[in-house]
Amino acid sequence: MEMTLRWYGKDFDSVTLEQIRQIPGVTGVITTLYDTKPGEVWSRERIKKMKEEVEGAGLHLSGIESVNIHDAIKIGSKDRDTYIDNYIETLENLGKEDIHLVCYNFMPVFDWTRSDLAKERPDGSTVLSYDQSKVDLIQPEAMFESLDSKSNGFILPGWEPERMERIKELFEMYKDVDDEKLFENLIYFLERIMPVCEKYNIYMAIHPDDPAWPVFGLPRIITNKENLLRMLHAVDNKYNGVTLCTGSLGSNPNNNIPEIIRALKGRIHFAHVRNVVYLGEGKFDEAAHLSSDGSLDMYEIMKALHDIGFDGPIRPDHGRMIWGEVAMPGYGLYDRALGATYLNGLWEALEKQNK
Ligand SMILES: [Mn+2]
Repeated sequence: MEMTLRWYGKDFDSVTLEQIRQIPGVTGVITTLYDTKPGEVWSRERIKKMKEEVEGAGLHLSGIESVNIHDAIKIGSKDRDTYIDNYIETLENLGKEDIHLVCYNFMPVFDWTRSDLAKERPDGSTVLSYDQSKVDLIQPEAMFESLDSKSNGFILPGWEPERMERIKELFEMYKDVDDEKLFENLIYFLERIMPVCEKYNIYMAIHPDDPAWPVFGLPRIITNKENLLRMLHAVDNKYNGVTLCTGSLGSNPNNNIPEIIRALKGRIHFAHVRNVVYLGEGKFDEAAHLSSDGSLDMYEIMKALHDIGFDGPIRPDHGRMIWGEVAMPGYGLYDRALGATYLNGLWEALEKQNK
């Protein structure tokens, strides 16, 4: 396992590589070219520059989160092959620069959804929160405005303003796409990219849908163990894998995360480990990483990863906002550093117990 932190690049992130390097046990960074648009080819020059910047700060570029998928690919429209060709070219350029892990998601329109980006907890920290009954009352366009106004001035991943301007059009384009159609389109995409993944040894890691149920009537297909296994079996290639995100899968208490981890043995290429607090059906808050602060048993989660021999990058996920930090919601330095340290502590104990 390699402990990493997500980093959006120096023009977009309040956290610096120098700060990340000082978190004990964090050796890698998961990053992206945050100003590229879905469907665009990433040039080899820009990838090289990004890599040099990370390595120049004494860190390893452990993978990309994300190379986003153009809507044409998810919808399965006539021009999808052009966008898949572009995606393949990006993968080739990443492979040539010795980058071997790509996280992506296959969620229509929105990458993730929350009803509150700064819900105050009793200790004065703030967290992202989700309440389906609140989401049911808002239109998707209003959702973007409300999130954008509370993002502390940061562009939220998956909620880029230029895409959100086209939100009505996007909903229209997805109107004939149900779960089965979306699944077929995912398989079509994966079958087309597998040869380039094999050639350059690039592990694809799909991120589960967040939250793990349909939102705004849009289809959701990566929500539980059955869906994940179906997708892995449909393209039974080791390069077709999963980002095990405990917070996303854990938004539904019916998902037993340690059991899912064991079922996906060999196909988890990247892990996001964070805690959530269940507050009832369709309702949860994010939390500190510690087991006692939320509903997930982080020891059992790390133990399951250890038991299956997980050796990929792992990262703490959304942290609380604490100590007066101003950052992109979920992506401050302080609470994620605490999370990384805690997860490293659990891992050290597991390693020593199993010696
Ligand atoms: Mn995640």
